[in-house]
Amino acid sequence: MRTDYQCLLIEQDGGVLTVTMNRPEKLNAFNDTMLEELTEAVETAAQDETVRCIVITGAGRAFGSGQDLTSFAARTEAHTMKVSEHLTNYHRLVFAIRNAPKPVIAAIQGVAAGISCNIALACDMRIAADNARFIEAFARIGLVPDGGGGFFLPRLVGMGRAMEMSMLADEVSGPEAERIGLVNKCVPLAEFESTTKAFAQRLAKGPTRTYALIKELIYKSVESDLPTTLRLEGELQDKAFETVDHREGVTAFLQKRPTQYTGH
Ligand code: T3D
Repeated sequence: MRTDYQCLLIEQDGGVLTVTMNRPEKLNAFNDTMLEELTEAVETAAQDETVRCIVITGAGRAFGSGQDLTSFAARTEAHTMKVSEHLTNYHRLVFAIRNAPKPVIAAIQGVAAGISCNIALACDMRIAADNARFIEAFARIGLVPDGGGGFFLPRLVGMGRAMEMSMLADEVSGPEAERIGLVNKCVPLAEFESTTKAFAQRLAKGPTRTYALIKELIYKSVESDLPTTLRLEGELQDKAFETVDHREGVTAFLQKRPTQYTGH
């Protein structure tokens, strides 16, 4: 993995790769460089067999404050690009996260606003600190949720709450986010780092190939009907049965010992 990024910090600890967005003076607002770098880092980590869990987080007091409104204003004034064209860059990041054949976790402390919030929602799971503030900030500046927010939000929290978060753009706190299913877990700030680490390390020691199949099954199921999903379940279970980790799981059970998954 490259580590010489301008706007990211990269750290690998065993099978866990932590990618930290690093523009703290702007609350990690996305500029083009950070977006390109984050996309490249996730795409590379997705292919790297030594990485078995990816954590995306933010430096300083925020996860991220959305698109950098300074560059956004400059771009709009210069009419250099349609927003929809620019959004395709974010879509590449969303697909990199969803298609990565391993778990991708967002670790959120402080504010996650606008497209930063929706990149967190694109991840497979979310851990929040109790100081987290989720803001679908788009309507505050007369925009619709982008970066996949219109897809992820109603699926995570239901139609009514998705509408309210998108239209009123009020803050949702970490504890409230846990209550409504926007995040998997919310913990006190003092425990945030250790909880994230333990959660990610546990996933990194899991049956990684099976996790990739689980991602495929769950994500395809929400856009599918029952017969199609049951067919897919069979196909994916055939693949899971072929994995070394499946054999290891059964052997470990029979030998009454902990599993030692290799991710194969
Ligand atoms: O083509 C496309 O890319 C379209 C895509 C659009 C996607 C979007 O994300 S639209 C939504 C963009 N984001 C926002 O509208 C949020 C703007 N920021 C805020 O509303 C607030 O900053 C926060 C609620 C996020 C945090 O408030 P607070 O009080 O904790 O912090 P602050 O004092 O407002 O911000 C600290 C600094 O960060 C400040 O700079 P300064 O005064 O210390 O020099 C602030 O200007 C800067 N900052 C915060 N957010 C952004 C930002 N600078 C540039 N862009 C930002 N988004």
